[in-house]
Amino acid sequence: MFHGTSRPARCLAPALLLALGGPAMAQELPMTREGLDSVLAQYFAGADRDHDGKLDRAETATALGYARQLLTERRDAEPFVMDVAPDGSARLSINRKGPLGRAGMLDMVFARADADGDGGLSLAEVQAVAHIAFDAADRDRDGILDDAERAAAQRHVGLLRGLLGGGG
Ligand SMILES: [Ca+2]
Ligand SMILES: [Ca+2]
Repeated sequence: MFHGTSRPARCLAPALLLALGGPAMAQELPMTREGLDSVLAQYFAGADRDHDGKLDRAETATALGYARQLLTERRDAEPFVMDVAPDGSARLSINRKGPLGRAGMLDMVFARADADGDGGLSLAEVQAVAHIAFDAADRDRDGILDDAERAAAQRHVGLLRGLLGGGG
């Protein structure tokens, strides 16, 4: 099971939401838990290409718009690399083949969300992680995301989007 208060879960749940909900969800987060479940169920049905009730890594990568070669390409342990900025100065960049690159993010999503460890994400597993994100955003705990809570959650998703966008 998940540990709802652990930091990694709270950080990664929005990444999974972003991964599974795509741009539409980022722009229009469901207002209630029930709304979230329903959007996820619809999205899940579309992403589960072989209709086996689970999202494998290839289906998840496809849902994210990632190239299939992502799943097989060489991986590095280093999260960051030094490279040269356009102005000639040295800078620290995200290593696209490292743990903060897209393949690494996919690994983190599976590590956190695949609760039974069968290598596939069931709808229940996806919804469980989404609930962690919802509850983190629902600051007054009334089960509804009001405008301020939605705006805060979208800023969080936007940060993750920037990270993912730079990690490919
Ligand atoms: Ca599947
Ligand atoms: Ca599973």
